[in-house]
Amino acid sequence: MKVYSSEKHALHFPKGELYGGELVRPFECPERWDYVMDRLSDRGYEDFSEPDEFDVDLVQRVHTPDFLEFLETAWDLWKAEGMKGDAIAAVMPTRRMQQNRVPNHIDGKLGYYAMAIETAITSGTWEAAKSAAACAISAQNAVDTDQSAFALCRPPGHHAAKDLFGGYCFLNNAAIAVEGFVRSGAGRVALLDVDFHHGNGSQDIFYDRDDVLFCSLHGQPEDAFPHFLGYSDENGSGNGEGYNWNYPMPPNTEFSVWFDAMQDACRKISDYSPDALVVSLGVDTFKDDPISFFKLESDDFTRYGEAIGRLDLPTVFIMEGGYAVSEIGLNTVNVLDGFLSAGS
Ligand code: SP5
Ligand code: ZN
Repeated sequence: MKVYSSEKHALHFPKGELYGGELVRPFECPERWDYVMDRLSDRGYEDFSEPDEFDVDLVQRVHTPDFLEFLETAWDLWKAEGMKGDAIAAVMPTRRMQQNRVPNHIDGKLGYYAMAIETAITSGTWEAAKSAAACAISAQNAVDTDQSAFALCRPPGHHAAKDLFGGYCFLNNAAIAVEGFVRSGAGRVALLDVDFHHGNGSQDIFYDRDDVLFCSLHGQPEDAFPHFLGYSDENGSGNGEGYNWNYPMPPNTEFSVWFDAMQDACRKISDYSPDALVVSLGVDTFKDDPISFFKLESDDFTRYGEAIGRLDLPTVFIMEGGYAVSEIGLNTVNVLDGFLSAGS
């Protein structure tokens, strides 16, 4: 399996994440990338590539021009105001406030484009986000019938909507990969999101479309970030009705229950008969993840990788979350190994 990753990921590393009322070292940290790379090498993966150039035309199929300009300029605007720390949103257009005018001041812009405020923007954020999207695009390009590829994206992407960042995400790498398949002629693409958190950005991007089937397994919104989307009655709208499936699950969910949900999602994907599959691969479902509440063991990742492999589809894996840093490599490579053992 080809692996795409970029050293530029390390340009994104905010000094702090707002967590429990303190600025703590971000859970979404650069070592995550190193642990996955090391474990891939240990397990015999050897086809590593830097991605091709950032493909702005493809990215504009997912994100709005004003949002992309915001991400590109936010750090400079922030510094121009004389701010000392990283750029963090403080006021947002919530319920009962106007939501459709973009302010001039960077404080207003940050709030306008943020869906959560744990995620800071720093000097290297835009370069890193572009490198992650480039990995997703190159991995998608590499996939032809009966092939697969892995994009080791950092920062992750599934919380990013067409004009929202947050939840550690800036550009929606998985949605960009889906659009890559559509651009190259796919009539139907499935997006399976196994990250612990609901893929609110991905859901929103494809909500009214029937050419993209979205299935997400996640901590129920009553108890888990992002809290405001991911209920089981969100089924899509307009043409997209019936093409969005959420599997919210409660605290302490174990693998047997999670896997039943996953197999249900796999049946829906199989019935849909897509031309390609994109997997939002977050391994924060692991029992020791510091910010999540499912109970998967490392071997469980192999088992569900096999189930994905049995779908027998051209598949791109996109790295999302996973914060039990020393096990992130093991759990990620277990999914890929399981997939390969079943697919071939
Ligand atoms: C890509 C991804 O996995 N993003 C996750 C972003 C989560 N950010 C906020 C988490 C707040 C978690 N609160 C957990 C309390 C645990 N005791
Ligand atoms: Zn997550």
